[in-house]
Amino acid sequence: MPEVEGGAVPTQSKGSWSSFLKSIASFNGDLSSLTAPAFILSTQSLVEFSAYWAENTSLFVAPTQEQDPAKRALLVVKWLLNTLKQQYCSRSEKLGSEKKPLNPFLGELFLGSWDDEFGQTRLVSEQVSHHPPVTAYCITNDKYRIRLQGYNGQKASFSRTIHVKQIGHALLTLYPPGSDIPETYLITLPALHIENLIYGAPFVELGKFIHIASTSGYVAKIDFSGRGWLSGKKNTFTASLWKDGEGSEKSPIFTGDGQWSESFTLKEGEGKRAKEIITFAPKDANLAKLNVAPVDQQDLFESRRAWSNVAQSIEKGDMDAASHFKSRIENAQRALRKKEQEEGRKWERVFFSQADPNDNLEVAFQKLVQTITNQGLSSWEGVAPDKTAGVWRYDDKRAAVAKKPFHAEGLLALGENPDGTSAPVSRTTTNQSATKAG
Ligand code: HC3
Repeated sequence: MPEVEGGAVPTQSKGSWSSFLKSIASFNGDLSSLTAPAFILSTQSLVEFSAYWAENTSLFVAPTQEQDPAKRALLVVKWLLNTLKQQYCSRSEKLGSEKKPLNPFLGELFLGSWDDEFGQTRLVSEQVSHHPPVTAYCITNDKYRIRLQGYNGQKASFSRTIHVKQIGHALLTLYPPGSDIPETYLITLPALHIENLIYGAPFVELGKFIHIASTSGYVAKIDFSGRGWLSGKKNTFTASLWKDGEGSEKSPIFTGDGQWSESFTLKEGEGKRAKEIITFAPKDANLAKLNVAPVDQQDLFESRRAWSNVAQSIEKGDMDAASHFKSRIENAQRALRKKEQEEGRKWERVFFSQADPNDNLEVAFQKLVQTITNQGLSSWEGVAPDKTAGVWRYDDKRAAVAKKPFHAEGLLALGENPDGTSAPVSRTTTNQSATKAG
């Protein structure tokens, strides 16, 4: 790795950025194990990222209003393309670069809702596994009868830069107008890599492709490319949508192209004779505000409450305090896991449980997996239970009885005393507390 020159790295952090770059060249693929310099640390935890899926509530619910199944599938593609800017560009645009998010602890929650002319769209995001790290989420709008749920983990590797594979998938279920038969869309997750790392202002580029397959028989493929060394525009894609068994990627009903972060076009037909039917500019889109309870009214397991001391310390630039508060949570978590093991108990998830293979959704899901793997994929890690501690689904029964306080462990899980001081942690766990912030 060359030494850092110029770029966005503060002068006093050049040494630590160089060390960070050297450390990632040999890291083990676990992104949560990276210790990054203070200037690149985010105060936001990864459980919050689930909100990016539905910030444009109007596009999220739009497919439920479309009678024609092919056009409905196209509206799903449009909604999905619009989410990408929030998912992969918003932090760089807001903060100047992609930062290192806080690693969620097991049971961490992020709860909120968008309340607007489309009714209430509720978000539940829960860290369902810590080793490996897996976040599950569910976004529901009852008025429009639409739900998105999914889970994801990440597998990283290093070759010139950080490459990240997302393990997991999303399932969108809706009811077509006037119908009580659900339609489900399986959505695969894109591979990404980090650009501009060397200059200390990293940002995300998407790679390869994703698929969307629907129980209505429609299949879409979106191919990603970015700004190359010599040519190309950032965040570029091409898309095709066809009916399985009738068309194909090469003979689609609809096509699309453009920049998912700026503006794009969706067309009927393909090639020169294609007719533009939708143009959309995510850069000008109106996003709804996510309502999240004020920190002092949050449950102890809610992300912003749990990480408040760490976040405030990072904001103040007090990295010793940030390390102290971060280690306090990590040590308390280790002690909790040890206690569970000794008592032969498992951590109870509040909103999610393992998929039940006999459930109608799973039967539909298995068929959609088949559709996707039939598209000539050599391997697909969208379902890899060994890498995501299972296959996670929103559990309506659990959710119906979920109420604050969500866990009896309370402050013990965070290593806090009621007065905010640190609770003592057993000796077996304190010797592992050398974690630096980041
Ligand atoms: C790779 C990533 C963490 C994972 C983030 C995911 C894949 C999480 C699920 C969301 O739905 C989509 C998403 C968007 C961005 C992904 C993050 C980008 C960078 C971050 C790394 C852990 C940070 C690496 C550190 C540094 C300093 C290079 O930014």
